[in-house]
Amino acid sequence: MPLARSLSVTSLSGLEEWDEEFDREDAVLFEIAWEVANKVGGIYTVIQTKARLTCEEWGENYFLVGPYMESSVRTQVELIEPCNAALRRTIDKMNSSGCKVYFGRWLIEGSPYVILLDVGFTAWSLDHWKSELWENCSIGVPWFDREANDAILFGFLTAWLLGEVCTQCDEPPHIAAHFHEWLAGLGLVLCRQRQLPVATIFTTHATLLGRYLCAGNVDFYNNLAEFNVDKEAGDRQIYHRYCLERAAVRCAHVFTTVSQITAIEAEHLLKRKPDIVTPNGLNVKKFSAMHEFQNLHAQSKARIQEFVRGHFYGHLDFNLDKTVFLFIAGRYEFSNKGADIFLEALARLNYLLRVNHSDVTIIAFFIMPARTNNFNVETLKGQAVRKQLWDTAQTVKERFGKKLYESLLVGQLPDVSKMLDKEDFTMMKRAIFATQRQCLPPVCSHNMLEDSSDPILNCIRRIGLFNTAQDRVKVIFHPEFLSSTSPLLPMDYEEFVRGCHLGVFPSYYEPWGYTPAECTVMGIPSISTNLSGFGCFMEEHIADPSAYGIYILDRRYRGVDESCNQLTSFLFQFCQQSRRQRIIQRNRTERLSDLLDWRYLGRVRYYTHTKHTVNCFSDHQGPMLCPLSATGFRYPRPASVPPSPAHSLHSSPHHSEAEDEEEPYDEDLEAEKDRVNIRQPFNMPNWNKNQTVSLPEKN
Ligand code: G6P
Ligand code: 1S3
Repeated sequence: MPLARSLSVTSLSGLEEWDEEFDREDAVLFEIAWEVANKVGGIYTVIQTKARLTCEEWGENYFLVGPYMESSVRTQVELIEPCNAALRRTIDKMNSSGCKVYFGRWLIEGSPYVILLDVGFTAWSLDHWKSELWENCSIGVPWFDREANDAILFGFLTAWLLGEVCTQCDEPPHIAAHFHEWLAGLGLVLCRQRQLPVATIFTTHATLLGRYLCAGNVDFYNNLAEFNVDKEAGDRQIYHRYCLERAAVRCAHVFTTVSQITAIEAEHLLKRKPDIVTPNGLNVKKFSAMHEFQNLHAQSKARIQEFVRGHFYGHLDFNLDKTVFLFIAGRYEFSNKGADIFLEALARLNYLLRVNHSDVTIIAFFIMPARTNNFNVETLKGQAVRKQLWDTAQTVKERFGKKLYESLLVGQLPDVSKMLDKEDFTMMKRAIFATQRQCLPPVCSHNMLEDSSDPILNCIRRIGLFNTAQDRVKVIFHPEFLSSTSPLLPMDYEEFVRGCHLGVFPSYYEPWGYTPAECTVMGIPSISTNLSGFGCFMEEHIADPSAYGIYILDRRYRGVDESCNQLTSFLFQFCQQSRRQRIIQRNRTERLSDLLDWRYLGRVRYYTHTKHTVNCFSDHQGPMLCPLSATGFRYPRPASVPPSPAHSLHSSPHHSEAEDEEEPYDEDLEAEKDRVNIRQPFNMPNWNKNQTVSLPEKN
């Protein structure tokens, strides 16, 4: 079936040449996840963003396997005939035995092949497969758990598919199958139980128990080693799911996870230490002009400012040019995502800015979807009032311009006092009267269905951040994901992030965390924590993360109150930066994007797969592999950072931004200094394939 091919692993920009040649004859990779062409959460982003690179590596021998979801397929997948005879026979055979299996191309970068399994269509097999699962693995699944039922159907169908591929090939290729998360894990268990000649990889993106325990009121990290996992799973009525997850972990030839912190969690809760940590990357877009991302920041910021002008109409007593935009975004998990300590820190920041008579204003956006009844009237009215003011200004400007023109035509300088007549003044007064407001600018843009019990709103009520004139910190809760078609804030998420100054993600439970990573590749500084995969990864690979705009909050060794104080101090420091300092910092942040690029991280992942395809086939029971590591490099402190922070920040918050603008600043020179420095670690001899990932000899 597969084409004989060899793959050359070459280095990336900034990295040394890697001329190792790999023969990858007869190797096929199936990647199996519930989120293939089916957006649910972070796993979708993982697969979607790395598809281009994986297609480049595996070419025609790469297939994604996911569930058939009609609505996503209609918009994202082009259904086509199977691309080779063995697959056609496999799919025909399954379809003639009561399944519905589709083949197509997923219309994303790389256009990978997808095989989609209609689990609903095979629901008639559920009871039979459940009893098989019970007989072979002693795992009983209750009838009412819809997600677990889907996991069973999907697992049996996947194993059927892989088994059929092996039978339909005259000469079975070396098959590697990479399963993501517990929902796809049963397929792996069945492959092993049926002794299919398939090398298996299982990646967990979060443990089931970890999620459940953290969402409750548990001191998770201090008790990791103490949990009675079976009891905890039973108490939360997820014992059967936990068994499916743990069986997949136990059976996989290679077990991986996305961060060191989740590796420790998995070791305790799933009782297996991951063989390799494969950090999540992104598909990084590089602009040809180096400062293009700065221009995009300015453009997007201007649009956010427009929204703010409307939202705060009648209360625009702060200088928008000295307003800093912060945001938090993601699934609405109030404490897991750290919205609780963010709000508390904002209250403390508000106090600090007030007592220091700061002229900086902070606007903090909370973009977390909750149940709503659409936008509220006051918020919509704000944008209408702003538009009316704009229209009035345009009308008066036109009338003014016309009179000016007519006066110049007759060779006279206009009498400025007569340029505006009574009608103009009436129109302008009416517009100004319309900006009078009886209430404060709303803290929430929507009508919340559970207003009285909503955790963000209740916390705002408790700490009293009501957007009053005295508040230096203002809050806007937008309980809906952003969209460019919104009548309120017509921006998509990427544009919005670009326009903000700082992303704040003080998560308590975050196996990886794409939000700060997305900020980084767009050159926007962010705050994450040493309890998130991203934060730990950056801490490990960057000598002075905060110099690069990567602030890492300590939530591991400090209590909540101390972490909150540290967050407040990060925010306070950030507010004291001048525009020039923010520009330099954004440049540095953006320079880290290579670190998060799949082109680079993919290399680690590539070796996990390759190592398997090379090693597993002589022994279907699966040799345990020695651990790999992605370590061996570290970004040094940027050369353009002065040795003492006292020199890089103004000691007083009352400095003048005008002074900053006038200081001569050679951005290219600063950038070059840093670039030379950054390049260095990749050229160091320790970035060496033998030290980072060692490929054992084939038996
Ligand atoms: C970018 C633009 C500059 C603009 C600056 C504003 O760097 O290229 O023209 O002055 O953003 O930065 P700020 O941090 O104040 O939003
Ligand atoms: C998980 O998705 P989540 O947002 O439910 O997987 C993501 C991708 O690995 C990860 O970034 C995130 O932390 C996990 O939580």
